[in-house]
Amino acid sequence: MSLPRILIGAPIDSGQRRAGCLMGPAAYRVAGIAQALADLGHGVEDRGDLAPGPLSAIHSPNPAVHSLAETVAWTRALAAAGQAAMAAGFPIFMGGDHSLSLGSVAGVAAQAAAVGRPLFVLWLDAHSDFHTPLTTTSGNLHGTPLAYIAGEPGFDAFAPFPAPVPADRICLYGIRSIDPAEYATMLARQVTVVDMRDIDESGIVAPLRAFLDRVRAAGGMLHVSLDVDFLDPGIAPAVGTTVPGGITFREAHLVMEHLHDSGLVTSLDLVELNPFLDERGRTAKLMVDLVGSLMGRKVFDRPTRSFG
Ligand code: EXY
Ligand code: MN
Ligand code: MN
Ligand code: MN
Repeated sequence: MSLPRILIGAPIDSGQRRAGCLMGPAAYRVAGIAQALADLGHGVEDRGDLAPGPLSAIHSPNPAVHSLAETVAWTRALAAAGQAAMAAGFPIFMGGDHSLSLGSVAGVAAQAAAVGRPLFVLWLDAHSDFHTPLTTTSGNLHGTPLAYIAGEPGFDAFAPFPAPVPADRICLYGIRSIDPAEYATMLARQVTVVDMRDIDESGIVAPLRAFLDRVRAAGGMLHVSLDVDFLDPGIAPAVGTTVPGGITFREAHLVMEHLHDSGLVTSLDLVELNPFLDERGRTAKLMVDLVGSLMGRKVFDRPTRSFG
């Protein structure tokens, strides 16, 4: 019997300025995420939506100060809930913008450290999200989570990340938008960046399989962070930071099917869905279908597969 899938709603929108992400968890529920998981034979526990907890006594009219204080409060709540959920099953964090991952991955990393297993992170995104609060030019904290996870300095307002993930355990995948400051930081850290040209030239499977082989060789746990804008805007319009030239419908399902077949994934973020920008819920439904492929739905299941 597989571990229960634990749904955690995180209607966080303080990591960016466009209203709408806070409706994300409700949209996934309306799109039938719990039933989709149950139909695949998984136990499902919906722990409802988190709240950021008491903001420190910030009375600043400055929206940037409010956003930082709110995101810090969210991160604390998410880290606690995330570690508890990791200890009990397979957490699926439903966002909310990508600043969610400041807390979700902190909780996952704390639990991985507690059980003595190396944590790997697969970042499925158009963006590298490798800014720090000191390098960001937009001031949007949803552009920073991976730098925090990697242990970059500059996150003094946040608790120290519990077990920074070394560069060789991080893979950015589907990338097609990097700011100069992020580029410099990632180059210095030598993280694995699989950009869209790599995927155009090598195909969707080879770069993914190379990373999964590293996870398997290390006996690692794998956290997958799926940003809606990883997908091509033509199939997933409900996100505030679309970048043309994204992942196609079948490529996305193939990534999820390989992740399932690897048996390595232990936690998942679903981030940046903005239902206010959706067309009759089609982006939310696509994300739920992709979760189904990640969790084992097959068109025709072959006991063994041979790859030439
Ligand atoms: N790099 C840009 C910034 O820092 O504002 C865009 C970030 C978009 C982040 C979205 C969650 O992926
Ligand atoms: Mn707010
Ligand atoms: Mn992102
Ligand atoms: Mn993105």
